[in-house]
Amino acid sequence: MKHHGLIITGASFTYPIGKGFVPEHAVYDAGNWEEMPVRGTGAHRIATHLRNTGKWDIEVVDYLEAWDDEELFQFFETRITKNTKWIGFSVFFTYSIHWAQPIVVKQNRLILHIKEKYPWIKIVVGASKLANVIRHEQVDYFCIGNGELGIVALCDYFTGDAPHPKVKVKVNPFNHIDLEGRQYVIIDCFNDYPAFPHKNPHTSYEERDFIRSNEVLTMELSRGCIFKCTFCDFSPLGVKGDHSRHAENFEEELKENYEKWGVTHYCLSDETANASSEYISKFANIVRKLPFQPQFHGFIRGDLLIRRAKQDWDNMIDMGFTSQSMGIETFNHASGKSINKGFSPLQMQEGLLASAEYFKKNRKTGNHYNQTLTMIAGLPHETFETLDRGGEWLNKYWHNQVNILPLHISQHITDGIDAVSDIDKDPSKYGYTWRDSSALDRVIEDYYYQNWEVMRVLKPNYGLRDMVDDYPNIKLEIREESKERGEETNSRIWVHPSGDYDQIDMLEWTTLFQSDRIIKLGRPESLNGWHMGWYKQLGYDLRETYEKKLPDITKKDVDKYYGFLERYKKNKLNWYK
Ligand code: B12
Ligand code: SF4
Repeated sequence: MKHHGLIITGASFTYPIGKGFVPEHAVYDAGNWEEMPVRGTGAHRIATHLRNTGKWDIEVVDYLEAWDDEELFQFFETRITKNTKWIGFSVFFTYSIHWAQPIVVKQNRLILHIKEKYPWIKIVVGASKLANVIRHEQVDYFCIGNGELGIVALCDYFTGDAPHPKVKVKVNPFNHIDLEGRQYVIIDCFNDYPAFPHKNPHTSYEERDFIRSNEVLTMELSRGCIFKCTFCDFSPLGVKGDHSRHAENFEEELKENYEKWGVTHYCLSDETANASSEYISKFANIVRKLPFQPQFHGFIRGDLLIRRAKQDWDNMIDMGFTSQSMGIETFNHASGKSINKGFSPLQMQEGLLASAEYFKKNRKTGNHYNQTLTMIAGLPHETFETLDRGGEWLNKYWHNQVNILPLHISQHITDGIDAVSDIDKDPSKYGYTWRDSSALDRVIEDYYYQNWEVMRVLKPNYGLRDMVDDYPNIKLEIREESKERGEETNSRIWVHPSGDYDQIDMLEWTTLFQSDRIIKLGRPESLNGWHMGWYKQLGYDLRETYEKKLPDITKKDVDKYYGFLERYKKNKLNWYK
């Protein structure tokens, strides 16, 4: 009999809801963004890998947020036996460094329940960064980084087939005031069990996953990035050689998902999915032989897209890779050079427009065009003037989505496990200094994340500081925050090398820019490629949505999505009946 394990995944995505454009309102309240549960790819990858050993029966439970505790307890009753050796939690992006999100609190409740009711079961938490799981409690093992080799070592130990895997025991690894004395037993998959590159990341889904044909699944072409941008905290960076997967298993995975479930649309998990022309051509050649046309969306490098136009564009079009997210970061040349993205901004701007036209014109039947840009405000050499100039170009020429965020410099880099960016490591090398964060700064930040993030439009000539003044609980919050623990909690504010502005100024600049842009364009900035699954599952035509008119997502749509999730849970609970 095979050994048994479960992996529960809790991932979600902020999807646009509502019309999202009410310029006359202080904050727009007709539209919204809602956090919706999604499947977690990492869990299915790990489950597939373990099933392939022939020794393990691993079942994945998706959409954790959609289950209430009682339903999950009921689910455990139908699955757990004395043969269940461990239960895994696949944790995606949380803000655990700052606070325990509801999803983390829920996972902790479940862990407690499992520990009490099924005391022989080990709890394994897997994530791409330790920072995402530091508030998980009563965990036996934290498996950090690509976990395929680490989990096999651990499973072999659970079954008595191997000695204890190598672990690192850390106490309060981020030196966090709230987590004093907290101990973590870590399987470090970045260094001790590296599963990159991975030539066969084929992920298989099972009947008991109830995949629907209009879902968008996530797929990997390669792991790691060949570049080393100074602000980037991915791992691994600076990868050399061909780190892409084999063509055969790419073909097998596409065919399997098409034949078994009817799935044709994918998000790519690659950090840079256009790293090499050779592998784009390799994957395009596979797609040309398929009896269906897939659609891909993924992160690419804008400079490579533009430099290698002739070489890559037709391959990308044949592959169905006509939806792309690009981190452009800046249109100021000196700033770009300082972060290792030194491509000429003028060539970038011209190239972007040319690529947009080409992809839109030549995409295959069944595919749609979408390109979205992300930018960073506050890089070295950036001034208000250069920011405004870049912004003017975007507003004039680039009407697809742009997402501009202030530079983030992490102050939580002491764990020794997670990758940190070069800027995080030593901001002073780049000229950044710190100032203490005032109570007002923290309220502005808090307000931004809780309100602006979901509302999006400000009154004309209205700033974050004005919004905060109108915030009813503001006085109370400021009093609370005045207890002053900014330094202990590492919540200081960076000051730009020029001394002319700081992080809060950039938060304000980006907020005003985005708000103003929404008003100018007359539509919300909500159309990005990662939303493909949302529109597709709700039955919207993707070409129409991405290229013509953004649909107004109503409560009916949201209910429809929850309807899928309710059916999923019901099917899951009844699977063995
Ligand atoms: C695809 C994707 C999505 C998809 C997720 C689809 C899905 N089904 O998983 C969608 C669009 C829904 C999404 C959502 C979000 N995303 Co996203 N997303 C990605 C992307 C491109 C790939 C992630 C992925 O699937 N990787 C492939 C799988 C196989 O890897 P993995 O999940 O890490 O799993 C491995 C390990 O973590 C480990 N592991 C995982 N689970 C388990 C379980 C066990 C038991 C074990 C042992 C091991 C283990 O082993 C796995 C296999 O090697 C990454 C970029 C990147 N390259 O990481 C960004 C990324 C993770 N996302 C990011 C962000 C910000 C978000 C959102 C907050 C966006 C938003 N505003 O809503 C939300 C997250 C909300 C939430 N809290 O859940 C950031 C996170 C930044 C950070 N500092 O961590 C990233 C890094 C992109 C970026 N640079 O901005 N995302
Ligand atoms: S920002 Fe993108 S291109 Fe630069 S190192 Fe990170 S993943 Fe690679």
